[in-house]
Amino acid sequence: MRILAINDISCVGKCSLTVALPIISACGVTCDILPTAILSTHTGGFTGYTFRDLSEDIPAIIRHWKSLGLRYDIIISGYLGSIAQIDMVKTVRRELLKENGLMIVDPVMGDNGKLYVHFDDAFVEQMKGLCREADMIVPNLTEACSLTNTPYAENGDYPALLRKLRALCPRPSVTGCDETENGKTVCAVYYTDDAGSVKKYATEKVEGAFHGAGDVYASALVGALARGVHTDEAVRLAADFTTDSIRQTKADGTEARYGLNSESQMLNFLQALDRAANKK
Ligand code: PXL
Repeated sequence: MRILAINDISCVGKCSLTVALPIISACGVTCDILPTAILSTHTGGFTGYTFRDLSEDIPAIIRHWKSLGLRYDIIISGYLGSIAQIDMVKTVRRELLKENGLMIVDPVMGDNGKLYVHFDDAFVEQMKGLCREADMIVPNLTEACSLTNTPYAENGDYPALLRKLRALCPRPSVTGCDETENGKTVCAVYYTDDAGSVKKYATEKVEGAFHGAGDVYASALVGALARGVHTDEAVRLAADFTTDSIRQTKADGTEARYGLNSESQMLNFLQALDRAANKK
């Protein structure tokens, strides 16, 4: 199994490639990387960060990989620094994804009801185009609302949101849907299977905003799918790992902008993944 993760390198702050590479590799599959930019930190919660756009290098990287005959079973794209990079990801998919490969798009654009700095409505429009070329998309609630022109609302009608997303991509998975179940607040992932039925997996809600949670979720999901685990089980494993990592971060008292302390939860996740992969 050969996976390609397209994302930025935020040197500090545990998100994008510094999360994708260790998690996907630890799942026991090859993870190559295509960095879109190098930043001293990510853009959420820090000021004064450096940002070097790597767009200029990408066409030559693709040409070199083609000369090596490289082809990917799964490609996952994340943070893209410009509309031009959205087009580059489309080229990578066309030229480097195997015929029956899986294209997964994490449409990284915002959180907590707001777009991140550097993103605007024009970018959202182009991101819709990339989602149309994906087999699976993994937006958080904010991104799902932007992609469907739905006003952002916690406690919204999530199954309806999923059905709207299906107009863009057959298999959406939306994270960060807060709900009340039996008087307790839970955090749910909504997703659809190949037949289009809307499914839900809920974990205990940990209060607070935690940076990089979407990257941990997407990476664990890709790793589990790469090991051949069914989507239902892959969603459960990825959601549990993310929640455990959030709980650990809160227990450690780490500042949210420094990302999730998922390292100490990794072994648990990998053991659960092994059990799921071996029983399928
Ligand atoms: O975790 C999402 C993300 C990835 N990459 C960069 C970011 C963010 C969110 O702020 O700024 C550079």
